[in-house]
This record gives sequence, C-alpha cells and structure tokens, in this order.
Amino acid sequence: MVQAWYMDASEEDQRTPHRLQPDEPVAVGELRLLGVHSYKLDADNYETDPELDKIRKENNYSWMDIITIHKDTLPNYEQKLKSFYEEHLHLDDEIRYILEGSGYFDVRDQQERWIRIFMQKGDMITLPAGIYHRFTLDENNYIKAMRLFVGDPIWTPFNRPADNYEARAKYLTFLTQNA
Ligand code: KMT
Ligand code: NI
Repeated sequence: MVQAWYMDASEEDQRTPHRLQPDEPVAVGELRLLGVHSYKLDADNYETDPELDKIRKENNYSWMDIITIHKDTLPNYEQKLKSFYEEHLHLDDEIRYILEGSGYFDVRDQQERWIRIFMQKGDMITLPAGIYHRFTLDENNYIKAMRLFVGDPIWTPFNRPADNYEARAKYLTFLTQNA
C-alpha cells in the first residue's frame, strides 16, 4: 500500500520526507475521502499487464506517455521541478504510474494540511480535478512515470489561488459529501 503522512512545517529541502515527530501516517481510506485513489501494479511488466489494461479501459484512460525526470533527460529540468512544486490544481484528473525511481505527491486535506504521498515503483495514483497539490523528486533525484489521460491531454496547472474554476467548486462539493 502507498505510504502517506502529514508533513511538518519546515521550509527546508523539499526532497526530504518531512515527517512529523511523532509520525502521523495517513491511511489509503483517508486519501479516498479526498478523492485520491491508489493502486499497486507490476511495473516490470507494464507493457503487457492485464491489470493496467483493465484500469485504462474502465476509466477511459485512452492516452498515455512516459516522462523521465532526471537532470540529464528532462529539458528545462530546474524550471519544471520548480513549477511541479508550486501549489496548483488542474481541470482534469492527474494520473501517474511510477515505473522506476520515486518521488512525493503532496495533497491538501479538508483542513488544508499537507499530506505527503510517497510514490515508488509500481504505485499508481489518481488526483481528482480541482484538488490542490504539488510534486517533488525525493533525495534520489530520479523518477520515470507513465502519465495517463482521458482523451487529449491538457497539463495546464493553475497555481493557487484558483478557486473560481468549476472543477474547484465541484471538488469542494465532493468533499462536503464526505464530511
Ligand atoms: C506533474 O504534472 O506534476 C508531473 O508530471 C509530475 C511528475 S510525474 C511523476
Ligand atoms: Ni499537477
């Protein structure tokens, strides 16, 4: 199961775990209440994995590509990392499946506290449209991930504040239904 925990308030290096002391873990059931879903898949066989096929079919994830985030492979590496870590939302779901390496997706809970989700090989996650979130590499500085999308991808991030989009209103309604 995917590991997640509440973050400490330290502004230091974004790539360190930022666990609270004592540790305050977050269970997958709590993530689900935020609309965040996770799966564990066989990343060694992603090209032929029937489980991945099933998830793609059931959710209409027709589009996919693979992104490798490493200083030698990603154009505008520093700039992109900086923008991934700005708090933002999208008008569509963000779906990522980790094939190699690792990193952190941070999401806000109902009380605006940051939850850090540790994503490593075999972990797939879906972040709902309208949720405020961000991404960072961890201290290994490397991740290879499949990006999935329903139809033609639109990656546009809307940095916070972005409260006037319908996707945000819909997401807030979804949250109150779980409260
Ligand atoms: C995004 O949109 O934040 C990303 O693509 C992050 C890297 S995917 C592991
Ligand atoms: Ni994003």
